[in-house]
Amino acid sequence: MKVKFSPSLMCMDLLNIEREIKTMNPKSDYYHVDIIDYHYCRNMSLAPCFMEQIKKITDVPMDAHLYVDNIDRELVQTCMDSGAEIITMPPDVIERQAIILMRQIKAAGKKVGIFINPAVRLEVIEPYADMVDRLLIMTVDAGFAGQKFVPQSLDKIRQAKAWKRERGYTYEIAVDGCCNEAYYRQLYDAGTEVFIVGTSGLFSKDKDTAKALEITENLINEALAVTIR
Ligand code: S6P
Ligand code: MG
Repeated sequence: MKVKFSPSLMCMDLLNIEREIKTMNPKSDYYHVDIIDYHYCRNMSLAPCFMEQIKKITDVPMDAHLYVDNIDRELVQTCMDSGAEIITMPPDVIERQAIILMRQIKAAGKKVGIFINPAVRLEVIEPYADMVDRLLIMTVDAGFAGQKFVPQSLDKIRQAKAWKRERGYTYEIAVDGCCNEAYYRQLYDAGTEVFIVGTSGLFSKDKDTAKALEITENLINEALAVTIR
């Protein structure tokens, strides 16, 4: 696959977590773990204790996508101790202690992620873009599976890619939200390096996740078959 593949675990069959994870392990480059606190947005989902359990049955690196209203050193530490390799945070929430938190993550040998909601401009990361390892461009609003793709996100991905070329930033560009066969090609051409796939891209394809994975893999390979970039 030309992109890295990252299932969004919030969307998997939660009645069969162990089976789901073991099925996805061989095919996944990362696991995406949405941690939502009901305050940042009106939903609740996974948690650090979930990652701690998953860690026992996988070596796939996890990214903790923090939809949390008061991110502090303690929460960041808990996520890292629970097995997260990438801590992905919203710029508005961490603004007052962005550098402290990023230094903490890097000192622990983990990766700094920043996510940009559709209504947020990319320029917000400029003060610390050289410290970002994973730039997550949201292609839907925060917090819910099953939303419609926001096409304006494509320009933001292009801009992020141009900044890498022009300014030497080293972040990896990931997308999250409605990432499916209708958009794979455009997302890839714009500069996406990691597809985070949830309900529409993966788990809705078949009740049997092994089959769903095969379908998704074929769809991605088909969409990206002709290289033009
Ligand atoms: C959305 C969340 C995502 C979802 C994923 C769902 O707020 O951050 O990680 O789990 O986007 O996939 P889909 O195909 O339903 O949008
Ligand atoms: Mg997410």
